[in-house]
Amino acid sequence: MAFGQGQDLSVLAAFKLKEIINEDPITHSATLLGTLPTGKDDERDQAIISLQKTAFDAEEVGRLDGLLSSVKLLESNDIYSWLLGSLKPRDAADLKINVIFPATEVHVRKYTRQNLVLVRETPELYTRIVEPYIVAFPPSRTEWVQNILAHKKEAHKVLYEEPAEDNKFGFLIIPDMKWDLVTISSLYLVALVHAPRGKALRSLRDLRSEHLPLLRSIKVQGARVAKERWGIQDGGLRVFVHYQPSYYHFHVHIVNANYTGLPGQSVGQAHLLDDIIALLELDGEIFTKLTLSYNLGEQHGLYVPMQAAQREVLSY
Ligand code: G7M
Repeated sequence: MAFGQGQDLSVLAAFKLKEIINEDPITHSATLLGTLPTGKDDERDQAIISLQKTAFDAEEVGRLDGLLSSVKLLESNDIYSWLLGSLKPRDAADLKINVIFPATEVHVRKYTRQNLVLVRETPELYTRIVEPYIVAFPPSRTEWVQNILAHKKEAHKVLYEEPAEDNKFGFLIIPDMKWDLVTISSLYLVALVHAPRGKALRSLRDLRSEHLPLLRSIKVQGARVAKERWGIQDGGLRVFVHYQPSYYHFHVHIVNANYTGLPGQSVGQAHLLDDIIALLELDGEIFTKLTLSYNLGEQHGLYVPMQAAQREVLSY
């Protein structure tokens, strides 16, 4: 049984911790590995629970008297003072909780803190190592994407949709599961591509000049939705693509420009959509020619083969 509708705090309270697999003081988050009951007899299955403290709402922090229940002075020096405070019970949620249940070993590897290395991927290494890895990716890993595209899940949350036509790619825009749906300063949407029959768009590497209308439309509609729904003004969004992504069904991240410092926004993973469009305008085949550099965690499925192949990549 998957974790979902009809389940509440009592199910989370039944979580048995095995290990804290990640902690990040910058993003105020922790990732727990443990087990949850499956609902069948006394059976339990592996679960990953990520906890992240939610960001403040600008309005909320303006009313400190309503926000704080107590404060304690830590130190004071000249005009500088630092204190610790506790929040009053408030309407806004304090935590964003993500549950993966049942979680596979691949999920555990993905969410476990790991060392990163930077690798260079030539077009030849893409064809020899990365493309076979993508092709072997089990379809079950992108079941959640198919559920959204078929309106079987999260349908009420679709913000904009262009269906695919004969030869034309479409897409939809939906809140990312990382977003709490209320805190505008951490607004996080994702655009998922609808591919026309017989055509797949897996990653940055597959982009050609024929995809320029799709990419421009994602940019325009993402900005329009964020402006109309959440008042985000022009230039207020960071729109980017991951390479390597976690899922090989092309998607674009649409994030509040002020929500900085997330691991997935670092050099070595995020490519601005505007830069991708500019590159394709210069050369529609550029992603068949470029050597791309990116970071890989030591638990990533490409880590071993790409590390081994690095001596073939000319360093300069
Ligand atoms: O790293 P990558 O570029 O592949 O990012 C995938 C994005 O999809 C992440 O930002 C996830 O938070 C988001 N995401 C993953 N899942 C499983 C879901 C989901 O089920 N629903 C929604 N709305 N977003 C998801």
